[in-house]
Amino acid sequence: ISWTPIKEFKEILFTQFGGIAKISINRPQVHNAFTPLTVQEMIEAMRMCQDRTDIGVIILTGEGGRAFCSGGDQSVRGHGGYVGEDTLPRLNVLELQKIIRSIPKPVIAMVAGWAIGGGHVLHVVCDLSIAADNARFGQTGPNVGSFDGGFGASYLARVVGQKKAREIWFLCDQYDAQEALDMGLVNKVVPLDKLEETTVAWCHKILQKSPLSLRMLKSSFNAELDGQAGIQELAGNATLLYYLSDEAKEGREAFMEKRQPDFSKFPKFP
Ligand code: 2NE
Repeated sequence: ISWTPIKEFKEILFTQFGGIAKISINRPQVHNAFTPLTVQEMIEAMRMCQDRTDIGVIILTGEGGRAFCSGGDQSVRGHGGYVGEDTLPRLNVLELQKIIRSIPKPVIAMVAGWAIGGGHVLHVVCDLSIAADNARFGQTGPNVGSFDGGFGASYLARVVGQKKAREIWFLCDQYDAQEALDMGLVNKVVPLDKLEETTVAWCHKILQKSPLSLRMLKSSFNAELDGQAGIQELAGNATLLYYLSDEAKEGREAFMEKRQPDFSKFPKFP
């Protein structure tokens, strides 16, 4: 698989293979822990993926084969949060989680090695997770003085159930790939040397599907869980579909032509 660079960043790699974009945290020396800059770069890459009509699916991963991501980089954690070069304690990882959830294209976590802490939450919020057999999962917040009470708690509980989610957070144990599969935390486990090949094969299957259908499904899954924000997202997609119709265009054209719209020609579907 030959990945072509899309844009150079400092702390991530951002590449493409046909309609597949790959966003990979490139800090293997710290098990791909993220800083405010890493998160900012991932947000920028995600937004580029959203805008690019040739991209249909996104892989989120980490470099090196030993870690997907180990969460927030504890060495830049200061008073009030993780401090970036702008000296502000602002990590923005919750914003990144929201983008992963709402970007209207499937996002697949490709997990080799550690998916821990805030790194674990990143794979949880992805649409699908494919794990290598060396993957290890867990939360560490209560060990290091942190927690994620948003998607990291409530959505995790939707995925693995309330009891298991509370166990994961209250005990901070680590779980291997098979245990993760058994609790529905990942979709598939494969040998490490087959991880990328399998993930790309899943991406190719997805790329053959109707993009609008996938878009509507993703926002439909979110709508059930995300309250008003989820309904807003689903409704935004309904508006997009409506704008594509002749009926909606008649409204716009009548306004521009300073005439009454003629909606009589459009069927009133049963
Ligand atoms: C992941 C784990 C269990 C791996 O252990 P091991 O023994 O395989 O590796 P080691 O030696 O701990 O790590 C290798 C190097 O990476 C650094 C380590 O300090 C070490 O550096 P050197 O000693 O070689 O210089 N490293 C690993 N994780 C790091 C991190 N997150 N920040 C900075 N440096 C890190 C083990 O490494 C581990 O437990 N890591 C910490 C996991 C963690 O607690 N993450 C933060 C959770 S809180 C969070 O992410 C968060 C949140 O809860 C809410 C909002 C936003 C973020």
